[in-house]
Amino acid sequence: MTVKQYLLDRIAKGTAHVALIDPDKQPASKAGEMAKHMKEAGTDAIFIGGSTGVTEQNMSETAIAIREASGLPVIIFPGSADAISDDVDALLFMSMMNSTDLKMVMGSQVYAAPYIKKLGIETIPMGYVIVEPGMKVGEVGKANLVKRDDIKSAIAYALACEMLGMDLLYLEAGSGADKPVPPEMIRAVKDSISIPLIIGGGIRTPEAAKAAREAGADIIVTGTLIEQCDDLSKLTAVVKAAKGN
Ligand code: 1GP
Repeated sequence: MTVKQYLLDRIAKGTAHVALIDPDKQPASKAGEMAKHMKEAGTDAIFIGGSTGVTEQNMSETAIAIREASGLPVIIFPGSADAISDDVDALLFMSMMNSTDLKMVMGSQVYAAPYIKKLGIETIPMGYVIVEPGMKVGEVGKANLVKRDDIKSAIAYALACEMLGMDLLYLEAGSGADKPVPPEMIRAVKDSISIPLIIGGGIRTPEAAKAAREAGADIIVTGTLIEQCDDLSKLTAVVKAAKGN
């Protein structure tokens, strides 16, 4: 089964949870332990990636450790075209739709495509839209951030992603954001498109995870929480709130 199909099957049963692990933030063995922990907490898959400091080597070592420790699907959430490994199950082939840097919109994708083809990695086309505050990814990606109250623009980006044939849309407030994407924006975007909607950035509590799920998120991503907390009961509470079980 493809990873895309795995995710679609998971989403068909309700909101899914994905843990984001940045290979630059800890040794690979620690990343493996974190992924194992998250599997116990109920997470459905692991994204690996980060905005800075990710290399082919730390990506590859981290992916191997996570796969061995957790058995969960490992999906590259790329920050650049130069840190790609085939020790993974799939790669989000994404375009930062609201970047002002053509490289983030389509340049890196063209650069990396022949190499990805050679490696034979499953690619999942995804539109990536950065909402305020945007944090590091908004800065590195030179994003023209969608304002928190600009629901019209969020919908326009979402529709463009769907019309371009993207399989997924990711609305991102930025890792470590003080506030996640507003529920009203999630609801309005969800009601406008039929492709699955991923929400991430600033979700660290069961309340925030529940709000995103109830607003219509198909996949909820948490990263910072996993780096900062190793209390299984707290992690499980957030994953449960994200999945509604
Ligand atoms: C970043 O949306 C993810 O791409 C995760 O954000 O680190 O705030 O959970 P957090």
